[in-house]
Amino acid sequence: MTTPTYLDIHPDVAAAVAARQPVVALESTIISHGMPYPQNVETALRVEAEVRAHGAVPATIAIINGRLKAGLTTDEIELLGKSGREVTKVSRRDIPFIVAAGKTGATTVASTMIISAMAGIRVFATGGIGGVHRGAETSFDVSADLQELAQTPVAVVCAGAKSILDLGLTLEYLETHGVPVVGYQTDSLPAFFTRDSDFGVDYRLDAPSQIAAVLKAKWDMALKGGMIIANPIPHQYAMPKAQIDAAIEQALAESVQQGISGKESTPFLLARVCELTGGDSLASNIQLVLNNARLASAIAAEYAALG
Ligand code: PSU
Ligand code: MN
Repeated sequence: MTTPTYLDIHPDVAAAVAARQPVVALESTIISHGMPYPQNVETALRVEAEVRAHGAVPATIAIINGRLKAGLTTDEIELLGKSGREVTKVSRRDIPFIVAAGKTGATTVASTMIISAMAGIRVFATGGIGGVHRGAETSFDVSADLQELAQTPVAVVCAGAKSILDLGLTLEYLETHGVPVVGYQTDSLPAFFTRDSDFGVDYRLDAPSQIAAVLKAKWDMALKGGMIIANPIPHQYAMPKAQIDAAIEQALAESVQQGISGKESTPFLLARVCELTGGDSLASNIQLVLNNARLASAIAAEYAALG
């Protein structure tokens, strides 16, 4: 008896992985649950194009009709974007249920890391990661993304974490679990819409080649887990701190009033912050994802060159 395979690797992705050429994984919860339609689909396609323009092959990750996918067709991206929150948000615990039922799911940072690793992809670009929520000392709401970073060997390029989270507790949790936070050309932990926060990063590295060298050293030594590469939003797209803080405070207050919890919490907060700031935050969000796709492509190229 052989173990059945559950994974479909897109031919372009499979060829690049086999030839040790740069590949960048992309997640799909950001498409279905992180941005409104049609901007979500437009962004997903633009991000793929940006990765290609920077010399890497994009592999958007999702579960389609029960199959794990590394690399999607345009129709599949359109389906995930149009269906929005009707598509199951899939984290580590959900994967076997969606697969066994032959369903379709959008993958979070955690499940995208899992499927990337299965497909042999080591570098992944997204917008923001999950973390320790504010009030976690009573709610215990800690994203499964953090545990995944502690165990699965994929580097996640992001713009830091939104201050819907408790950034200080998120850093403490990552430290406990041995997950390094690298600041790309910055000493401050970026806070998604803003370039800085009140917190520092563990290591500042200024060149993609330096980041690739650290990844190689870590994985050559079989140190398990991934790494966070925090890439600040470009200056011209950063938002005024007061405006974004006010929107986040209001969204958090509403989520408490409405009793939102569990996996609904992050999508609720993302959608409310987007509504409260109008088009501004969405435009910033799109630009920072494109910026992360460019850096991830450069890191993937340097990592591939190390052999
Ligand atoms: N943060 C963002 N945008 C996102 C997410 C988080 O700024 O789209 C998504 C990612 O897919 C992340 C997930 O993995 O939310 C975390 O959800 P939770 O907090 O329920 O683990
Ligand atoms: Mn949670």
